[in-house]
Amino acid sequence: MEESLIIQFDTENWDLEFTKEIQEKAIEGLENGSVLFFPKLNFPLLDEEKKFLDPAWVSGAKNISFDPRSSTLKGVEGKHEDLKLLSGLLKRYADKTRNFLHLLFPFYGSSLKIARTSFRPVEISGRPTSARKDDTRLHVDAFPSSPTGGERILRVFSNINPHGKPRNWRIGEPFQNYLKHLLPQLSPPTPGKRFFLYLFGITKGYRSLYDHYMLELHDKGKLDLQYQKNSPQVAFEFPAGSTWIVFTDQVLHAVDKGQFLLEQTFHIKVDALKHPEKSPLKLLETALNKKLITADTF
Ligand SMILES: O=C(O)CCC(=O)C(=O)O
Ligand SMILES: [Fe+2]
Repeated sequence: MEESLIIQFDTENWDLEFTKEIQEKAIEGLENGSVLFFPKLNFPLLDEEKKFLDPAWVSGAKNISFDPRSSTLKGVEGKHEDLKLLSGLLKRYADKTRNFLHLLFPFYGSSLKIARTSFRPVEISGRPTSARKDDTRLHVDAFPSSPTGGERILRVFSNINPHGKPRNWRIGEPFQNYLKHLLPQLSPPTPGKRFFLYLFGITKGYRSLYDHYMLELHDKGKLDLQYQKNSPQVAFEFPAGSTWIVFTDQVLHAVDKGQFLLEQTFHIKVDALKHPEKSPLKLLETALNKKLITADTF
């Protein structure tokens, strides 16, 4: 099947059933590495929530984050009533996106696990950051302190910019090509290092070989300036009031510009996918000729 970068859907509603045809188109596109784009799917704020559209709320981090599993809010300071109001907004986004994914991808059922919600009120353009944390460089997602143990990273994004400003992304080449380019640069883990990171609580859980190689791809890709400059990439503007869904561990992406975004992360086991063979785990295992999720972790 010819892969399209972006597949567009017309829905304006978070709560409506989809036809089998739409569900099929969505899951095939998603697992093929397309961005599912919903130009008319807006996430409205209540009047009393609009005061949060201000970067001054962010404290000590680059984003505000919420964990819908424990209702904990991080990266923000304020009065109890305000924190409660903001938690309510993020919880509503978590609930809406979870329900939406169940309607769109019934195939995943209860395998779809909800993780963090993030609110990003800081303008991306000109924001100071280190090379490895710089999301204006093309990358697939992999996080140094949060190994997934082989699970996928599925993210829902909604641009809630109140001034009609888009979020400017670039989307790179298919994962297979990115992997092929970086394969000669990938190094195996330093013996004992992952155990040390686990023992001292630096990683939340043990960093599997899969997580190690995904982080290698993430870091070496961001540091490869020739690749950043010369690799195939397409710019795309996600308008204010739109939503998009992406496997960010598979789709090469970079964000250049934009302010006020909501993002909800989900995880899903590779075995629960419709096409596990298209996952970064299976592609990496084939390329390295090695199992990357093993029982004898240490
Ligand atoms: O903030 C954005 O628009 C995207 C940043 C990013 O790379 C991500 O959320 O994975
Ligand atoms: Fe990312």
